[in-house]
Amino acid sequence: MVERTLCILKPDCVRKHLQGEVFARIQKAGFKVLAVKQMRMTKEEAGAFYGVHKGRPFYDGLVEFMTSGACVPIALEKENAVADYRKLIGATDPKDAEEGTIRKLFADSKGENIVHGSDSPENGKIEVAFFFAESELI
Ligand code: 3AN
Repeated sequence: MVERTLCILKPDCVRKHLQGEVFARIQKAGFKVLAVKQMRMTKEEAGAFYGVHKGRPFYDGLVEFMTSGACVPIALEKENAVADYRKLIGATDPKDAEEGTIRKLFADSKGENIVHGSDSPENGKIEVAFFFAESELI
């Protein structure tokens, strides 16, 4: 099934000047890029995006981190996009991530882990729509 998934190059990725490096790995893995932009999320946007984590101990820190600088949402499409992209980025905690994955290679911690990835095809559609209008997806 052709699926959509949302990548976000997080503020740590931008601060480390790794946007090009990470983007290249995503492109080489065969994902079609439907849309990309650089932005700085507001507290309200980050709070809404991570709404499912509200009330968890890391929530405030996560919102703080995601609003600490520029980030780069990227809408991706491919056959089996959600699972294939999660395989490419590796586990949430870089300590648990497989060798060669983006988080294993570049992430510092569970909180500052370089990239976001949608966790289901349904959420992939919802999260892409959070950042991009349908008319921006090419
Ligand atoms: P993933 O991004 O791998 O799907 P989720 O959805 O469980 O992981 O968590 C969303 C984000 O929340 C993670 N990318 C990470 O930045 C942050 N996060 C999750 N669990 C923790 C934790 N225990 N401590 C700090 N940050 C966390």
